[in-house]
Formats: sequence, C-alpha cells, structure tokens
Amino acid sequence: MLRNLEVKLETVKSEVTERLPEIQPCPTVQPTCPPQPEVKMNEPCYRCEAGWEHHGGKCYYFSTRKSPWNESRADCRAEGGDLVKIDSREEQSFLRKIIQQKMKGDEDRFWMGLTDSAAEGSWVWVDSSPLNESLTFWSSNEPDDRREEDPDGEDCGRMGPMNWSDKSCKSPQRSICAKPAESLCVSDRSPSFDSLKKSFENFGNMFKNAFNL
Ligand SMILES: [Ca+2]
Ligand SMILES: [Ca+2]
Repeated sequence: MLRNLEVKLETVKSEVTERLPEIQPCPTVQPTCPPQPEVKMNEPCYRCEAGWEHHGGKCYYFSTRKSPWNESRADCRAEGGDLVKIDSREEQSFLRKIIQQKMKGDEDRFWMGLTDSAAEGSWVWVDSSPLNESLTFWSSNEPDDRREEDPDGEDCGRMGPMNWSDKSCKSPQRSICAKPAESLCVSDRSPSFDSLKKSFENFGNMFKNAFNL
C-alpha cells in the first residue's frame, strides 16, 4: 500500500518536472479597455451614445438624412427612441438653438413627433397624448393644412428655426429623435440632510437610553 503510494508520488513528481518548462510567465502588458464615452461634468448623472446630445435627462439625435415622416419615425424607433415630443418651453428653446446652428437654409427643417393624420386639426404626439394647447409653438398662420403640394393636406409637425409648421407627411425632412438618457446614478433620491439628521438623532437617543445618560 505504502509502496504503491510512493511509486505514484514519484510519477506525479516526474510529470510535474517534465511539464514545468511549458509554463509561460504572464505577459506584463495590461489588457486595454475601450475608452468610456465622455461624460459631461455638469451633468454627471446621464450618458448618451455617441452622436446623441444630452439635455434634461433626454438624448437627442438630429438626422442629416431627409425622409417622409413615417420613415423618419421608424428610424428613430429602430434606435430605441421616437420622434421628439416637446414637454416644456425650456425644451423648445434648447432645440430651437440647436436647429438654428444645424439648418442650411430656410426649408432645412426637422420632423417632430406630432401629427393630425387621424383627425384633421386634432394634433397628437407620438406617445398618443393630445397636444397641450397652452404649450404650442406654431408660427403665425400655422398650422394651415395647405393642399397645393399634397391633396391630403399637411398632417405632420416640423420644427423650424423659430417655431413649428405643418407639412405634408410625405415630404422628405430631417428629424429629431429623442429617448431617455442612461442614468449613471444609483438613485435620483439620495438621502436628504433632514433624514440623515433624524437618523443621527435617533442613534443619539438610543445611546443615551442604553447608558442612562
Ligand atoms: Ca392637417
Ligand atoms: Ca403649413
């Protein structure tokens, strides 16, 4: 029995010795990681993919390609977003400033996610919410549902350098896609000063009670 074990041990030893030269030292070069997308310091909680612009928790993409409204919308959805819905005065003015920089002529305008194709004059956003009449930015005389270009009229909303206008949905336009930005923060609700203060007070009381102070 013992002899058998000794023989086995010798075999294992010789195998290990034989195979030792096969073991190579690890390369000293550290593996490299792909660079992380740049995070703007003033908005440290959100990140957008390359080519998308961040503002107020949303990422925006301004297309260079022109296509009809339906096609533009499908392109946005394929990227996990949708044509933009404007939720505030502040958002409108942010987008307007960017558009002014990107436009290469007065007709170089952008589709947004607004349409009255289901019922003429009833403007609805792509998330099915009706247009809030107190938050509209139509140019004067718009929407006018003109029929010169398209007998079906103008049922899709587009953004210009200042305000909105309606346009034939078949007309090729650039577009603005939007989607929620990726949140880098664990929770938007970090403990408030008051709740921290309360926790310390509770702890203090426990301590006092425990030692009869
Ligand atoms: Ca219309
Ligand atoms: Ca019009």
